[in-house]
Amino acid sequence: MSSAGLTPTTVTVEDTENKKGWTSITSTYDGFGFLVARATVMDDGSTLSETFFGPQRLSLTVTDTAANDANWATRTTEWNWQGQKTSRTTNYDNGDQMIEKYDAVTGNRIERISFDGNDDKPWTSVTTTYDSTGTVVIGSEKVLDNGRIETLTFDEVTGVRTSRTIVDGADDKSWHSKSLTYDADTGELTEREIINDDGSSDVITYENGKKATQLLTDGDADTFEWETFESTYDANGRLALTEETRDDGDLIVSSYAGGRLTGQTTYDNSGDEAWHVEEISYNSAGDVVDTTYYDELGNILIV
Ligand SMILES: [Ca+2]
Ligand SMILES: [Ca+2]
Ligand SMILES: [Ca+2]
Ligand SMILES: [Ca+2]
Repeated sequence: MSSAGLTPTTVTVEDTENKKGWTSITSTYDGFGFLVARATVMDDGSTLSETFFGPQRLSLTVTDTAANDANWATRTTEWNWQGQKTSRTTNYDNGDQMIEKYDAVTGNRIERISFDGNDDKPWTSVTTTYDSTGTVVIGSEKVLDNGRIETLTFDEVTGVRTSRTIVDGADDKSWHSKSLTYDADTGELTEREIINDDGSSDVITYENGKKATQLLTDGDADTFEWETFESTYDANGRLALTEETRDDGDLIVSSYAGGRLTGQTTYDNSGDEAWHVEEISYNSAGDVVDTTYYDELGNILIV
């Protein structure tokens, strides 16, 4: 093969007698003679720009007619090298943009991203995610103009909203994210989670509409003398148990009956006490009725 054959060539055909619907077609070939691009100017002023890989067209960009017939300016469709459609991008006349992504195998639309180009909406972009059939919305992510990001998820089968999360994208709040989780069948609130900027968190779970557990985790700011504080509630929503893991590793477990403190057990994991376990029981008046100490082997200590 001569080196001259490696030079790309461009060929333009013009419809000088106006027998076709187009005005001109410009084809570009690589050095091996393969068509790699084609630009068509239509009589109505619209244009088509295509790229190719071998016999397969990889992209087609259409621009609107001179008469501005469509509400968009350009629309680009892309295919993979196997000829399966993967995306379509539409640039609207008002500056908005929409990107649609397709499952290469099924051809179903699985994602749609809308950009508020002309800023007439309180958000910057909205991404909607669809199930494999392309008909059920399973998620959405909205980036708000104030920098916050709102994410929703939906159950594929029931359609129920299963979670809502807000992330403080602009970081103008002391928290990082807040989220609510719902039961996929009943839609009932099952969990509420707050994560703060210092890494501390507050997670509450609900059962039958009542608070069931609450887990507080201390953060980098070390606001509390514990690392975690977990509370468990009874079926009536009254405090039943707390477990406090102290900064030094000690564990304090407190039991409640009907909301009243009945016992407290401290595990001296840090090893700075003469005992390993301290067990205190309380009477209904809240007075200590008994205190028992144990060593590491579980033997009762006489103190
Ligand atoms: Ca237009
Ligand atoms: Ca906006
Ligand atoms: Ca923040
Ligand atoms: Ca702490």
